[in-house]
Amino acid sequence: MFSKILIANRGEIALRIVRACEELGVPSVAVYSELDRDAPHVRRADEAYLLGPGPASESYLNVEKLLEVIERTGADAVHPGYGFLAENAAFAATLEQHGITFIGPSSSAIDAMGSKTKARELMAAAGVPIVPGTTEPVDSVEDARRIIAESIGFPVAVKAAGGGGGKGFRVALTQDELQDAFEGAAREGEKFFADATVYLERYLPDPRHVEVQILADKHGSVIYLGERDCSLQRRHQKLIEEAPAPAVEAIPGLRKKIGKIGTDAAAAVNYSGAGTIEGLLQDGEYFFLEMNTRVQVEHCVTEMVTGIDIVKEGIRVAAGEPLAYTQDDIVLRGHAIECRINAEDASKNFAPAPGKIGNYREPSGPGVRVDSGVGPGAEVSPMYDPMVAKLIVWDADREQATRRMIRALREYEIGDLKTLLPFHEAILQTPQWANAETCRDLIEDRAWLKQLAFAKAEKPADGEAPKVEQQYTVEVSGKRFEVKVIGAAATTGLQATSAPRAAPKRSERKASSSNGASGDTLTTPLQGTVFKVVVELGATVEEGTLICVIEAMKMENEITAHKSGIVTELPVTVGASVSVGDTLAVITAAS
Ligand code: MV4
Repeated sequence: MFSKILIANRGEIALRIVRACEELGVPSVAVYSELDRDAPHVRRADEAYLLGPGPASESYLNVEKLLEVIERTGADAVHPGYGFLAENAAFAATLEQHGITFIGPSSSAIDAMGSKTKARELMAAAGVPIVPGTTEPVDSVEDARRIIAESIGFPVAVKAAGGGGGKGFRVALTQDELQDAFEGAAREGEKFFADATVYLERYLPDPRHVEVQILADKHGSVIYLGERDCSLQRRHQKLIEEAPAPAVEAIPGLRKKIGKIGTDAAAAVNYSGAGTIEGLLQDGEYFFLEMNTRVQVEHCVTEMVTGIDIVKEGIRVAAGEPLAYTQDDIVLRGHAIECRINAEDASKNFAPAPGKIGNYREPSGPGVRVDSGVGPGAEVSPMYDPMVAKLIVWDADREQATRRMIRALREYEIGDLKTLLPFHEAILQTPQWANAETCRDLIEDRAWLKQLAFAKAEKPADGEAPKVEQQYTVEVSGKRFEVKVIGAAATTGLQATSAPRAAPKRSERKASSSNGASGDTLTTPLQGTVFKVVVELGATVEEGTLICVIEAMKMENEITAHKSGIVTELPVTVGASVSVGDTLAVITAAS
């Protein structure tokens, strides 16, 4: 076993790794930025060292500084967690050269899976089913047009080769949309991964996102720990994950089949450590999308149904130990759900909502697990990922796990901060969730999301009956919901009162708004750089019309009109920096 492990990460995952180290009896070293001085992972580790100022490039991505701390502390292994340096093959190679163990796969396995075209080629050669499309980069729109005509057909997905997780992913439903999709994917690839290479896949109209958890040791053993369904996502950010996947449960023999696809994929790149095969499941058919060569945010739901500590097992195999389990040891029991608790305002199209946490109390009781990186008084910075905690529950089946999750969400108190707690509580009470649908229609439905604005974190005092001040019905996608507004606070008891429903709007791919506004003035809810201004002074706009795009943390945030009218002031210019509350436009009612 290692003598000391340095954890090159922050937040809940850093704390998760500290706990694993402690249970393994290995001292842990935390690192932190100036903004994270008082963070739980810093307090709980055996030692902690400052890396630098807040920006990740100067702290959590600062390889030189990390190497300094490694040398100084005598750590002989580095756990990268997820994000930051976790899938950086060059970093893994640098550690290999210094004789330090990177807790994860070899740099060559990271590299092989990092290029999505290379990965597709390798997987096809290994007999792993990939989504039909190209394994070679496509150099121009003309080439794309020819290849689509010859083999793939429309609709088509254009994806950035350096991508993953939906970055640089565009859809062209028809020939007319191809050029925009192609150029958009290439531009995003260039921006995020400094690689404008794109490839094509047949666009599957209604798949489930199903992923297989893999564990592999350095002696050639590879096993799978069942699968997770992560279909409930918004703009490719996963929001709720569960294990097992209902769609896999429904088809006898399917788990074994996708499990073999997963272990074949891992074996093809000589994988070791914990990893995940992401794929699409449609009509009982499973297709490889990409491999994440790290521990994932949602690994916890698999831990809950298998009883296996994936983080500890990953550390053990990195130290050269053989897997403690064979495939026959893996038994799935019950059902687990994870809700990502982000500092975001779902009623304002998931606008980032950083700030200082007031009162803070985590839920507990049977079957409840909280992996959090915050506590009372914590400052949630706009500089890092908005996910402040994960709430995970286990129960005997999906329905009971859902009830337990709703109970735990209600018990969770995060004062003074807008979080996704009300969003999760509402979504878990919909018939779509009960039917194990992807809920894409709801997540994109601004009217439905707006109702969440009434759902305050505030609750009636213990024993006090909630006072209903308003009760009304809203109709969304042909379905009626009862909304109760209770005093200053409210329940999020959105319950369907009728069943008919329009088909999910699968073609909705454009973002809607996230904005701050008061009166006629539209302000920016986030700090960033103006990337694009779409309207002109004097333009007539409807509520929801795209006004401008603000880039923050490499994400393009579309800001839309908060009301209908005429744009009478437009003080924004492309390239300008804006801070929270700055005026973007003034919209005056048309007379
Ligand atoms: C797709 C797809 C349809 N066809 N690829 C890529 C990244 C991940 N976030 C989801 N991705 C998708 N890739 C092809 N060829 C549809 C999605 C997709 C999706 C899939 C299942 C469940 C929910 C989804 C939400 C958005 C996009």
